[in-house]
Amino acid sequence: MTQKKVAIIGAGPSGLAQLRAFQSAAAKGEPIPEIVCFEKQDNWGGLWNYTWRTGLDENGEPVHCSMYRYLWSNGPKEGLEFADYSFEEHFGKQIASYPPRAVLFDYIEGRVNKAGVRDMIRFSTVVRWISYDTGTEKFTVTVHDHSKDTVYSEDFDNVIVASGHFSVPNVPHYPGFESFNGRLLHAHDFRDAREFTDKDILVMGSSYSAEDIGSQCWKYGAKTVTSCYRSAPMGFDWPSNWEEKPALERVDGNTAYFKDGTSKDVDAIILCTGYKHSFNFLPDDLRLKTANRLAAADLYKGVVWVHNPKLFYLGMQDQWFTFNMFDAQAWWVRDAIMGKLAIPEDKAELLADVAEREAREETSDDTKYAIKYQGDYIQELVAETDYPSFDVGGACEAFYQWKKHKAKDIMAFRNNSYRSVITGTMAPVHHTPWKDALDDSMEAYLQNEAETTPAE
Ligand code: FAD
Ligand code: NA0
Repeated sequence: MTQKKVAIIGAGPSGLAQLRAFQSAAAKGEPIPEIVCFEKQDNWGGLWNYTWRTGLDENGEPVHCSMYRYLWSNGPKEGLEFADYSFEEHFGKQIASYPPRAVLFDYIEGRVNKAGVRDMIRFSTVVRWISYDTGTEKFTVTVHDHSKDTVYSEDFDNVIVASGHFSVPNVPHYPGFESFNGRLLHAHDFRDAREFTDKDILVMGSSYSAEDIGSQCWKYGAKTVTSCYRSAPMGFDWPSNWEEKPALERVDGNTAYFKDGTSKDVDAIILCTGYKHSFNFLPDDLRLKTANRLAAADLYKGVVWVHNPKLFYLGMQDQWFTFNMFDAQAWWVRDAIMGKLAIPEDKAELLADVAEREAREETSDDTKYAIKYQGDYIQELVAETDYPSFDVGGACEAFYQWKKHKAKDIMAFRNNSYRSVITGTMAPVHHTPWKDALDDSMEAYLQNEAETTPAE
């Protein structure tokens, strides 16, 4: 039999999980397909690969990065730890629970450096278009290699889309935006909170970006933070110079008017209004169209495109879990492609799986339910492959504690620490409270950490 050829689109945490999954099978002596990973940036890491650039990149492509300086993990690292590569293995000691971006980038990179998969990636190569030929049963992938400035096409038996879904901003319009006299930007283009020191800022939205960008600006000395919500307030016990208001109605000059009749003069408006699942390289019959939810549309087992099961998507769900969920998915997709797991041939069976996941998600809008739902999903996939099984319930527990710590003090939740479900050790409490730790470098974060304490 001829060797299969598989394309992976993107070398972020999801695409890298896929490369590691195939490499681990190869390391066990199993024959793996030929793998080509296309990555439009000149390095791996996806969103974690920080750039100062906004708008278009050096090649004229839309900048992928939505991360910003001083970003620390918004959930405990104990909820995302790789089961095959612990934080202790990487750093040689246990570290505190909410690492800044640079620390997590280093951790992501450590595993794939160890696996030696970099050669499988074609960097600075953006996927322009993918089509499927029902006669040959192959995908044609057309790419632009910016390093050579050439466009070429190659055929593949399978395609795995791992291009992320928090990069293309959702940008609403409100009356008066065009004549607003201050700075108006989407969270995707936010880079440095110090730009807003001594300023009055308005953050629109009531989810993670609004919470974290508002908190960053507060930490780095914004004069006031106003946040406004469309559906429900975040409802935390905010500092005295942070006010939460209902929906924005319009802007006139520098004045923002809200639904409750109040107004506020602001220097900047930051639209923390979320992102779009966007795949401009896929035709209608291959393109995922889904809301940002736990049961993504049209994906059997959350990964197989029901309308053409040779096509897979990774990481398209709304995310409580991240790196370990991408791993569970990648190991499952690897085994499906290698014929170790069977995908039902009856399309009705694939659709029924999706419908069951959607119905189960819709049973409750409770946060704890949602965390457990995604934990159960990980467990389901892990049970079907040789990905090292781990205490998913324990990881859920870290998220439940995280929620409680946020409710208790939104500006201090990152001062807490949790137990690793991979090594059983407790993380040390960070040496400096988050609000006082202005240096987000890896060197600063790793200073004076306690050495690993053995499990009790
Ligand atoms: P991405 O990281 O988006 O990577 C996708 C890759 O695909 C990129 O490298 C991109 O360049 C490439 N690509 C895209 N299109 C093409 C194309 N056409 N051709 C070739 N390559 C392409 N998660 C956490 O666990 N903890 C956090 O603290 C956290 N913070 C976050 C903060 C922000 C501001 C955002 C937006 C997200 C955050 N996340 C966090 C969630 C984040 O989605 C995941 O951690 C993770 O980055 C998702 O990995 P991914 O590989 O699926 O997608
Ligand atoms: P995100 O917060 O960027 O997180 C993405 C928000 O936008 C919702 O509150 C929604 O309101 C609102 N919204 C959408 N359209 C609107 C409109 N027309 N007018 C007013 N408000 C509007 O996006 P979402 O989708 O969660 O919320 C959109 C991801 O980035 C998350 O996975 C998060 O984990 C990650 N992230 C992490 C960090 C850190 O780790 C920081 C930022 C983001 P409504 O009414 O729909 O509720 C530090």
